[in-house]
Amino acid sequence: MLSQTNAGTSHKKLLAWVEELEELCKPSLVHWCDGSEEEYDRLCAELVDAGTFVKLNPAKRPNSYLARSHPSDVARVEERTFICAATKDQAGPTNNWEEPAKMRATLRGMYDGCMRGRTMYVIPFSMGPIGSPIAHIGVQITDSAYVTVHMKIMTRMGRRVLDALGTDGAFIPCIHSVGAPLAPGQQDVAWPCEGEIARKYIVHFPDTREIWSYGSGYGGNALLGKKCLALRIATVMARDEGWLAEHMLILGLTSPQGERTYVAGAFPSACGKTNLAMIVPPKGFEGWKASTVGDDIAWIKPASDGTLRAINPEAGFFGVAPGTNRESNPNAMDSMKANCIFTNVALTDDGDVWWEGMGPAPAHAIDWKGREWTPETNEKAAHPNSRFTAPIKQCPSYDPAWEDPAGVPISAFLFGGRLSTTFPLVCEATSWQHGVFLAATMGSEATAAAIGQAAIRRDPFAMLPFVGYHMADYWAHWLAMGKVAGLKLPRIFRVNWFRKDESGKFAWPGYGQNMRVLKWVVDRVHGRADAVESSIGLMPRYDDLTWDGLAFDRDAYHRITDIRRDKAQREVEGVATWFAKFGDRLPAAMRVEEAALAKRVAAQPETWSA
Ligand code: O2Y
Ligand code: MN
Repeated sequence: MLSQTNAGTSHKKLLAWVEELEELCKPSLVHWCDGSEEEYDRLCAELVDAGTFVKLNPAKRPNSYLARSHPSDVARVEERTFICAATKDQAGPTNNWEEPAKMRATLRGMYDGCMRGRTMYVIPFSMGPIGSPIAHIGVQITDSAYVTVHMKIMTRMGRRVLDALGTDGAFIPCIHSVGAPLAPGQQDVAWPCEGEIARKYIVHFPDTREIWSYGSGYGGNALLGKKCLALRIATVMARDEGWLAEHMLILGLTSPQGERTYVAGAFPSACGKTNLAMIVPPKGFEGWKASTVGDDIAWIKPASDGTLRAINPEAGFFGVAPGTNRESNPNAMDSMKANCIFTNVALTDDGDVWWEGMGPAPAHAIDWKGREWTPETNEKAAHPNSRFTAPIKQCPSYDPAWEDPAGVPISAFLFGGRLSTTFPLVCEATSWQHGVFLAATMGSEATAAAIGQAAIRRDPFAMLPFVGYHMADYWAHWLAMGKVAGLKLPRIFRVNWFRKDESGKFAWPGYGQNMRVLKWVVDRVHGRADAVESSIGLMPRYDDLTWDGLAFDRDAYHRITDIRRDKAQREVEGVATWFAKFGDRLPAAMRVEEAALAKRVAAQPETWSA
């Protein structure tokens, strides 16, 4: 055994698994992570020495670092992400699939000797508060110190997790290698990874609940607790065990009277999910408080009192930097004041960071590729998918219940897309089944350049790349949850912050003003607000929303809530095309909702107004 540190466990299965990987991957050293601050600081210092990290100016950004990835390794690689269920049909039409034994053989070949010249870090981590009945434990093996320090921020990690595991506790094994072994004497590079996209693999074995990742050191490809465990593997566990693993923020809303209501919301990328998770109530909402439990993932389980209770399985934010600024998200800006890792943003001359949309551009900077940059440069200084990694506890709006092992009771689900026409600012589902239909058909506009028209790219439940089994079965699971006896079902809402006016400008101010919609949601939950029925769902009239502090008249409201029959009819056709993908596996209830929508739309006036 090449252990640099004491394993600190007598868990036989874990020790045997680590030993087996050590033999296969052939690292120079094995390091069992204890999760201490000393360990974190030492690894960060090593990353600085290796050229992976630049230490930022401590006077500007204490205890913070900048990393620049290889330009080929900047985002999740969906085309190299696989769900290796026993059959292709079990993975469904929205996932890549490979026969499990074949994939295991391929990857074993790649893992053979893949950590030569490197340290193998063993990272025990808990997704969720340690010991929570909703939480689960994973152990990640990685040859990346960058990944290891990220796991320290993003999860509860180290010795205390081994203690919780005991001698025979269950864990989800997660294998990760950057896929860049070092020959004796070979000089390392700042961002080792496999350069060839076809040799990167992000693989899930749902039947044995394992994750095998190879070739990328970036984000969701490498921080295996996040999308791989907390979503793809967890959706399978949730299906089998009767709970929900969702790509959702969790937000607490406290009224001036002290009544706290928790909502969970699913949004595809570029829909302002992090901003909503950290919303600041605007003028007119004095006395209201919004608190952040999570910005990305929710694990939601039925509790004995019949509520659905949610935890955020993560402990940090891995947020998109570009566009984040003091106006769009002051809480995010404050979260990253210190103890933060930035990836692929620009470095300013005074040793701080900058990205497009942060504020005035510096006269000079070093861009994300490490090159000189000025405002005249024809390329962006920060990569569009550049990130900040910060502990949740540093967020001023952080909700102390984030640490509650029992989770928070969810009263409403929000589902949002990015659509310039058709969908109103907000509508409520008339039933759980209707809500599942609204979520299963949601999506965002993608301009189909070839035909010059806006097409909807469906992203059901914002889970398209994250469901670890057949998408239609996932909808069936949601429908089944709606039939669990004694469960107090949250209400379901669809929101759309992105309606545009005739000139193509966004017609809704969004950001903090979304609080007006959230208040209506809260009032609906508590039976205090009215709604009117439209072809799409239940909607507020102008007077059902609170307008204090915002000049937004009835006409403006109609422009973001009117439903045109021709556009709604196109949506009905789009839904039929979308559902055709799922063949016989589509739950019958979805067909019922599809037919009901078609009927309501046919019967509505040319333009319907709330
Ligand atoms: O590109 C990546 O690896 C990050 S993707 C990501 C990161 C944080 C939260 N959500 C996402 C996402 O893709 O939904
Ligand atoms: Mn996400």
